[in-house]
Amino acid sequence: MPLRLSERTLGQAQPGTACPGYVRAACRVGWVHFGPGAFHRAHQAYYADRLLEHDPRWAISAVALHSADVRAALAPQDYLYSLAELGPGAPVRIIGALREILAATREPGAVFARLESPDTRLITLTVTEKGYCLDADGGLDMAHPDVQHDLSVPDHPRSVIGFLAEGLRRRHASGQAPCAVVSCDNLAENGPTLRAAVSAFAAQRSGELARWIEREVAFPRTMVDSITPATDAALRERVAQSIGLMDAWPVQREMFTQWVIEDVPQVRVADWASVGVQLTNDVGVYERAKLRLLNAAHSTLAYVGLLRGHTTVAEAMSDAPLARLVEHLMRADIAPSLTGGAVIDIDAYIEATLGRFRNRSVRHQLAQIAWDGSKKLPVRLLPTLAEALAAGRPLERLAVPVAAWIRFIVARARAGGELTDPLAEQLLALGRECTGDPRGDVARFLALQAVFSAQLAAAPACVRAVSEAYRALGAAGAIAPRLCAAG
Ligand code: CS2
Repeated sequence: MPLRLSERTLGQAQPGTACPGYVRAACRVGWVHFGPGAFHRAHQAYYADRLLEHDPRWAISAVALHSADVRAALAPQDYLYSLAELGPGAPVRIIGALREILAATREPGAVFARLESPDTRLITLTVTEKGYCLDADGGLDMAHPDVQHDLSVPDHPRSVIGFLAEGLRRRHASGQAPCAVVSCDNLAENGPTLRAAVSAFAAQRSGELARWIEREVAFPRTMVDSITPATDAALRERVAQSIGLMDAWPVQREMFTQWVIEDVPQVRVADWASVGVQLTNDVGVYERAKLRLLNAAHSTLAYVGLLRGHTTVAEAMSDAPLARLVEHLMRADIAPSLTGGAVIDIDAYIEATLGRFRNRSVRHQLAQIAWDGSKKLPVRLLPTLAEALAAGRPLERLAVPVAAWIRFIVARARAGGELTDPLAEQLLALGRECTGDPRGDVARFLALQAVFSAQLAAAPACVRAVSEAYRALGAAGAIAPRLCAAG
């Protein structure tokens, strides 16, 4: 049995392991992050690790909002963990950027102390779409139980919105400079959306606080990208072999990684360029291309791929009709809704994205992407569908992922299976009511106001396209040949 990874054993890591290139004890916490899941640890913490090589101010205090699992796994390792990049010749890298993981609901005082500290220059979040407590229109859902709770007990919040509003209030009250708050989730207009949610919450407590937040706190837009399959037994084994130490919770990602942040003064606190992070005023272009092309294609592969019996993205991409459907969806149906301007060559972006999906060394489970469809589709796919409808463009291919999502839920409901989704119970109940009649089944789902706008749900062309796609897919995910041809 190999020794467990920790500060004490780090020196015994196998030669070839990339260890932190700095003295951890000499680093200070300057960055607070909410949601230390695999994506954060493979992406933002990797950039922090590289910043720390020449600037000791960027150790991270991570805040776990719901589960204490990650803290239980990493505390005995002094918060060290391994990052495996999935590509030829990449060494396993030990990341030393995490200083601590705080369990938010058990020790809110410690979280507020970090948020208030003058050393804290940056706050980031990866709490997934559902963590923002938004309603169907993208504003803060005042009726959300966590929002209600946090308004009544502001010192012991449950939601990230409650933590941010109270943390910023304390920062303001103690005369600290405001700092940048960066949403690193796949939301359209993530910065402005977060700003609106935090200000709306703060306004319930004090108009002055809300105005200070609006005026002084920067919520830059950002685009984050790196495909990060969940940790599995094969990864644990591979890491143990490679570093010669046992790591309870390593993470993995593809070699490709990108982070683009809106260039506002409060973000210019670190030498981002030195670690490959881009600061630009064109984040919107990157964000739309990524959400609408990569993320929408992912969801299509997930729902159609699962119906067709596939397990991973690369496997689904080796199914020729499905791969062609996805490629034409991106080129013929989604690309017309995008302008890359001088920033992105959309054709090249599609080509590169398809190449990333085909990468067989990335075992990305379709089931992982299929989670939280009720929150993901409204961000990554439905705006494109609504624009195509308004512009009179064809809807038949854009309707396929929506229909496949419904088929996926119906299949889960019939099998008595579970669903990972904030609306799981409601969706499974709808699924159980479905009879197989396309019109009736689709109408039940389109009536979900938390997912579909009234306009989409009522548009005859949309109802027709989704019902037809639902019929054609059948239970096994059949793909009509005409959908695999350009045009
Ligand atoms: C995926 C994303 O799980 C999903 O919904 O589409 O996590 C995707 O892998 C990342 O956004 C890539 O950067």
